[in-house]
Formats: sequence, structure tokens, C-alpha cells
Amino acid sequence: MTTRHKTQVAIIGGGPSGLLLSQLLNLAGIDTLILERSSREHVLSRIRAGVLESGTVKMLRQAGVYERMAQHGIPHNGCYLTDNDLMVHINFKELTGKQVLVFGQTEVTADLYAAQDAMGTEIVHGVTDVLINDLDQTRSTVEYSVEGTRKSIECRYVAGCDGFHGVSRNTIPADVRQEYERIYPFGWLGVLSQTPPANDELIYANSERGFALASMRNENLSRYYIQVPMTDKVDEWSDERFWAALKQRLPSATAESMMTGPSIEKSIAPLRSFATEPLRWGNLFLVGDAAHIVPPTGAKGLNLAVSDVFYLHGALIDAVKNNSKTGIDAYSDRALARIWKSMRFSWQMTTMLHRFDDEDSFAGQMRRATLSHLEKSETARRDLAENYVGLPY
Ligand code: FAS
Ligand code: PHB
Repeated sequence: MTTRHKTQVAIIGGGPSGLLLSQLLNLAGIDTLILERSSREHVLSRIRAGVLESGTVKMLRQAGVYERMAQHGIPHNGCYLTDNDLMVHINFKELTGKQVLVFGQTEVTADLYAAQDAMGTEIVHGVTDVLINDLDQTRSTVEYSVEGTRKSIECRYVAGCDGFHGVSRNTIPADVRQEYERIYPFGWLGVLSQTPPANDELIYANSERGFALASMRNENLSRYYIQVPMTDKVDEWSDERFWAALKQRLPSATAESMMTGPSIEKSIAPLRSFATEPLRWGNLFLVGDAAHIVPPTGAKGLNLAVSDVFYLHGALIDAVKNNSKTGIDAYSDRALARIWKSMRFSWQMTTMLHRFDDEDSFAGQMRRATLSHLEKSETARRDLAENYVGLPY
């Protein structure tokens, strides 16, 4: 348990945002301390994102967590969008010159923990009752409890990397915060199975029965999702029921040839679009899911957290090392400019590929027309590809 009372940047949350920010600040000689609510085992047990934008790969390389990603990550030059048996290939490489890397967030987080351990950074797990004070003073304090003891740490800046259900966002006064939200009436039932992937590239499938996604983690670990009503419970979905529903939504050739097997993880994730403004309140800066949530249809969640870290790490280095406030003053607007564009893309992919219970026949026609436009128009495919591989920082 830490006995420290001071740090330069206190980071709340030991997920990918907090860990990556801490690693980049430490590499620049800035002292940090991470306060994490869960155990490390719990953080590393969460199955989340699977696709890394090229910008994310660059940032992880800059942070020194590159070897395993280079060894085990699978470069993908494209993906498929399908409507029953119509398969439209989006060739990222041809259209943008870029590719994405399939490498699980769990692996990224594990590598970041290992790098932070090697750095000797203090990460306090099992913290509760975090309270952030004096954000309008030159030095702020973060109070927290751990193993029954109340502690506090004095710091110059606080990074709120504590996800959607954290305390940071609500530390900004309600009358200062402007929140934007769209809750979708469905979730994603996700399954991990030790089976070869159904296809060499991801398939985002649209069908009368709803959305499905065929993804992967490696050549013998597949990740699948199907759209389910938010009222569904995981234990209502046997493996057999899941595989049958998935196959009905994928192109028939894929469904016939794919291998199924026992699920090793099964969970339902709700879908929402959410953003809060501003991302700064005095010495506090919101990063990643603490600031925004996107539906995973655009594979943006983790990648957007990384671009927030890109903007904030440079700003904090300037503020701490050179006492220049320019970067931190600009952080919120700079990060939000990219956040809103990714928010739009994720919303567009979600509305284009999911069925809404109250939709009329016109909506189905619009989905099919969008897909057939993508099939025929290189311009439309380039627009999708540019957003999917990641807009510039
Ligand atoms: P995280 O939520 O990962 O980390 C926040 C950390 O803060 C957690 O470890 C939490 O324990 C801790 N914390 C919370 N409150 C605290 C407090 N009061 N004090 C201290 N610590 C506190 N993105 C994709 O791109 N593709 C996907 O397929 C995808 N699937 C997802 C499925 C689910 C179920 C969820 C929830 C998210 C998914 N995401 C996906 C988005 C996800 O990958 C996030 O974008 C990513 O985890 C963001 O990282 P962080 O900002 O670090 O937030
Ligand atoms: C995943 O593999 O978990 C994944 C991939 C792409 C997405 C969402 C999830 O858009």
C-alpha cells in the first residue's frame, strides 16, 4: 500500500486510458500514481475491443508496448459489410493506404501493466470512495480509501480515466457539464470460442433478423456478436441458440463453412452513444470512456481513448516540464473535435446495420440502398474506410 503523499499527475482508473497516459508521462520523466477500483485480475478478465487503428498502434509503439502486438497482432487490409448474401468488401489498404491490427484490448492492457511495473509506477488497486478536491488551486488533492485506511495524494493535475461509471465526470459541476446521449434499444451478445475464425477478415452482417459481427483474436480464437433486445439475459442464450442465430444472419456460404464450439466467454454489452463537454475542469481532465461512449459497431471505443491520451499527454508534459498552459487549455476542444467525428461514424454504422423494433419498411430499404451504394461507389467505400482505419489526430 502506498505511503506517498505527492505526485505530479494523479490518474484515476487503471484501464487502457490511465495506463497508456501514465506510461507516456513516465517516459517523459513525469511522476504519476494510478488509483484503480478493481483488482488487476478483474481488469484483465474483461473482454472488450479487438481492432486497433494505425494511430493506436503508433501510440503503443511510442509507449514501448509493441513487441507482443507486432508478434501476435493480425494486420487486416479490409472488412466486409453484408446484407444476407450480398458481401461488400471495403479494402482499407487500397482506399486509404492504411490497415488496422486485430489485437485484443485485454492483451494491450496486460502489456501496459507489464510496462508500468517495469517503470516502477505506483498502481493502487482496490481503491474506493475517491474524492477529487481543490481543482481550482495550484495543487489538488485526491482522497481515497484502500484496505480500510483513508489516504490522500497531493498532485498538480488529475486525469479522470475511470470509465463511464467512474467519479471523475461527475466531479465537474452538473451546471457546467453538457451531456449528449443516444441509448440504443438493443445490445450485443458476445461469444468467445476456441475455433478458427469464420472468415479471414471481419464481417459486419445486416439481416432481417438483426446485426451480427464475425471477428477474431487469433487463428484459433474467434469473437462473435449478435444484436439482441436489451431485455435479454445471457443465461437465456445457450451456445446452440447463439450459433443458430449467428448463422441465420451471416452470408449463407460463411454460415455453412464456419466451425462452432463451446463458448469460453459470453456476455451482453449495452449500446449507447454518449459524450460530455467540457473535458476539463481546472486541474481535472477527462479521458476515454469517462468522457465518451460509442457503440462498438465502428470499433472506435478503445481507439478514441488513445487519441484523447495523444492530446493530453503532450499537453501535460508541456505544462509540467515547461510550465506552458497552451496544450492543457486546448485539450478539451482538440479532443472533442475528433471525438464527435468518431461518434458520428459509430452512430452511422450502428443505424445502418441494426434493425430497430419500431422501424418501418422504408428503413429496411434505406439499409439495403446504403449497402448497394457502397458496393457501387468507391467514394462511399473510401469514406467508410477513412473513418474505420482512424481519422488523423
Ligand atoms: P475503462 O472502462 O476500460 O477503464 C476504466 C477503469 O477505471 C476501470 O478499470 C475501472 O475499474 C476503473 N474505475 C472506475 N471507477 C473508478 C473509481 N471510482 N476509482 C478508481 N478506478 C475506477 N471498444 C471497442 O473499440 N470495441 C469493442 O468491441 C468494445 N467492446 C466493449 C464491451 C464492453 C462490455 C464495454 C464496457 C466496452 C467496450 N468497448 C469496446 C469500449 C472499451 O474498449 C473502452 O473504449 C475502453 O475500455 C476505454 O478505456 P478506458 O477509458 O481506460 O475505460
Ligand atoms: C471485437 O473483435 O471485439 C470487435 C471488432 C470490431 C468491432 C467491435 C468488436 O467493431
